[in-house]
Amino acid sequence: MILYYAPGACSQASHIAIVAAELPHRLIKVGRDRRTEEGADFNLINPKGYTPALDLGDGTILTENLAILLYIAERSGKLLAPSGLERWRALEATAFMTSEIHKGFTPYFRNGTEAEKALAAQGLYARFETLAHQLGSQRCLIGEHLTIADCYLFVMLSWAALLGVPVPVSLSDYHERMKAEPAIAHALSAEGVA
Ligand SMILES: N[C@@H](CCC(=O)N[C@@H](CS)C(=O)NCC(=O)O)C(=O)O
Repeated sequence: MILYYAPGACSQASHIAIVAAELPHRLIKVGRDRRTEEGADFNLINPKGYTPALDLGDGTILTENLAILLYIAERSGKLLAPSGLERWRALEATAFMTSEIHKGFTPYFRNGTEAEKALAAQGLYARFETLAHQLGSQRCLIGEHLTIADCYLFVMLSWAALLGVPVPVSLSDYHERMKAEPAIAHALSAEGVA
């Protein structure tokens, strides 16, 4: 499989997952000019123009973090409970992050005004609080084991830290703790953002 990624972008969630799932893969970096590091036009690979994109190994391209994370989990049998409430909670939290939290950062990435950023930060804090409540005193978001939800939450918290968006203290502690997870440390180092 080939994972198309941009360093520090939301594709990092899929990157962490593919490493944690121990699936053989190759990484190809995509630049802001939408050229791959090998010089290919990324728009021809993923007409949506954004990362992540996963080549399933036969040239088939899968896009959207949620779908890629699920694919990785199903293919490896890791990072997602096979059934039961833990499975649905992990999917619920991941969908919440790919939509509600990710998009909450828009003013920071699209030259928003200070007022727009302040409003966005308020909304993000409220959403992160929901996840802090869910985390409670557990090691990972859905319990003691890493799931696809943690892969995404880690990236959202990295963005918050980088952009100065406040988050509940328990999530800052979780973010620091997660940096030591072998799959996360490996992905950060491979992307050159450790
Ligand atoms: N809906 C997509 C969003 C992907 C996305 O926003 N990717 C960003 C990086 S975080 C990107 O590649 N942006 C470049 C662009 O839109 O030109 C998903 O959930 O995978």
